[in-house]
Amino acid sequence: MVLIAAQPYDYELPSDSQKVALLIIDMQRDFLEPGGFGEALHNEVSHLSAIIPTIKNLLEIFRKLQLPVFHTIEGHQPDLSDCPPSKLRRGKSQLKIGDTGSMGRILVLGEPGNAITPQLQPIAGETVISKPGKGAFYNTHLQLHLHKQEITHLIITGVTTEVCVQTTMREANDRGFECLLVEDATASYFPQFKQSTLEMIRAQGGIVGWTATAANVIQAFC
Ligand code: C5J
Repeated sequence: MVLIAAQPYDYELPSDSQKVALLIIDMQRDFLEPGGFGEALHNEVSHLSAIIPTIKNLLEIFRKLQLPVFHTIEGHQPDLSDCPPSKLRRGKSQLKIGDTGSMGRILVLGEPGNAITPQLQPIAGETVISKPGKGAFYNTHLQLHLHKQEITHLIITGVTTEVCVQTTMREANDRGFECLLVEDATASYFPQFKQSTLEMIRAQGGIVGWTATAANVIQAFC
């Protein structure tokens, strides 16, 4: 039995390691760099790029062991037909979804700002899920892909902790996946929100799942 030292207690990996996937949520330029959606909402974007090397370490291990990797991107069709008017209106910022910023149209699929950050670019064999919402299961084929590959365990990373990461982890938990959020491979524009999210997830005996450091995850796989 392989265990990851985690909170609130050890996380047990399945004996078939192909049932474990790395899920990297929304590590796209729109959130990480000036000129994108994150900055349009008046956030300090520099908080987020600090986790890129940690995610890269995890990604390299999954690639070396040929384990499944999933990336998500939050973005909308160019005609914004998949963006509810409520999402478009929210925030009252000067630059809204679909407007043109310094990295192209904000949160629109295929635009330069919507691309995954260069250090974490997907490679052949990895699945990229475009999602119109905060949760990665809403209006996507993620569940279909996971079931087809008989994946039962998700090691979750990415941004932002309390929005797309937490929403996705809750959706996955409700669907029966055993989820572990990597503490130092997720980030928020608001460090206190990240801390609260980690605590919420592992409270009540792991009501949403587990959290662990990247070092502990890596140790279990090496
Ligand atoms: C947000 C995300 N914060 N990926 N998206 O709008 O968390």
